Amino acid sequence: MPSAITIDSAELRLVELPLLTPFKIATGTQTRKVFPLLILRSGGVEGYAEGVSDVLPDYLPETNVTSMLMLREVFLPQIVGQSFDTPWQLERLMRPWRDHQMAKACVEMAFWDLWAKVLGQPLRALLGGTKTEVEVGVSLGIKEIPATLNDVAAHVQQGYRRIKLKVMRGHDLRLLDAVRARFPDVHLTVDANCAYTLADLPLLRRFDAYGLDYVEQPLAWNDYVDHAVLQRALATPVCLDECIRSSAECRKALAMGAGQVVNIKVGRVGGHVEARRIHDICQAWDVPVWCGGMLEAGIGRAHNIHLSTLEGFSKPGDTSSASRYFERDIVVERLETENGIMPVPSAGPGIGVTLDYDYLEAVSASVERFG
Ligand code: OSB
Ligand code: MG
Repeated sequence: MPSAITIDSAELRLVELPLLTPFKIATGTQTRKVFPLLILRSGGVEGYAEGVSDVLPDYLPETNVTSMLMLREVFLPQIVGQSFDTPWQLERLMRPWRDHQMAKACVEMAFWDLWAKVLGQPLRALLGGTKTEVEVGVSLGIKEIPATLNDVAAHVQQGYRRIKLKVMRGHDLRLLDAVRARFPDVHLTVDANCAYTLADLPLLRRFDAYGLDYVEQPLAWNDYVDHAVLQRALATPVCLDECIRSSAECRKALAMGAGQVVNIKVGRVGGHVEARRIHDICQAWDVPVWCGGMLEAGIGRAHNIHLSTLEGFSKPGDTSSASRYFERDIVVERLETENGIMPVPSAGPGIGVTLDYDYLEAVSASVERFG
């Protein structure tokens, strides 16, 4: 067994996949998924990761341009040709650089996959996960109310464990009235992607009438002060997504009472090491966590599923079937749920999926090689 893994080379691609249907949230409509894909190589072994940045800074400030730039100019030159004993060592090396969590996550997650493959272990086992399958819900984009009712019915029928409705200003209470009238017992949540302000407090208080499991990220992406004010005024738990980009932010947000549930996206917080720290802090506060998604293709989705096997992920995640978003995936294995359960990919060690290089080549807008 090698004592350290030398990163011989890296390959950075920008990948563009069409979405089967447009995905509309409060900040805009997505019709394609464009993302950085990183391959790290050591000997004959490859580790993979997807970035969760997008074309425009409409979710968080990072974009594909900034992610690719940081990877190309800063992170990859720093690690290619170097040896690392563990992912923690790599994470520590990148920690001094400010922000750029999505770019850091690419490097760190690809190294976890590589490390796990060299050790011959499933990623989940090295992360400390205990489950071999995870419970999942769906995130439904904004449509006209009748179309959303059909979407809810279809996904409840398929056995998804929770339905999350995207909402925005002017598209909330009537939607909730309609969905609750037809589905009185379903586990229901809403995600506002920062659409509201504290001036909407009277409106947001009316959400309490719908028995929601939580309301996700109602206020600004960088404001847990106002979220604390809101949480004190609501019976419904507030779930933080955009607001939590590090364990330090998580600690402060929970101490302030800014939320009672946390959505962890490994790609948003800089990688699995930081995701695990957030998980542990939430456990100490008795705050449930669940694994969010960013419409990932198979590599990112596989990472998310492995992370979701940790004990504190006690609510259904957003890692639903890949076929809801893509006609064809960049991995060979199909990541599909059955009755709201997603099996942990296990086609081999690491993240347990195999890259479909033919299709990857066809959907790569650019390829850059390092080392
Ligand atoms: O806020 O969770 C979010 C997708 C893109 C950007 C932000 C979010 C989402 C989702 C999709 O809700 C979840 C999924 O991957 O299915
Ligand atoms: Mg969200």
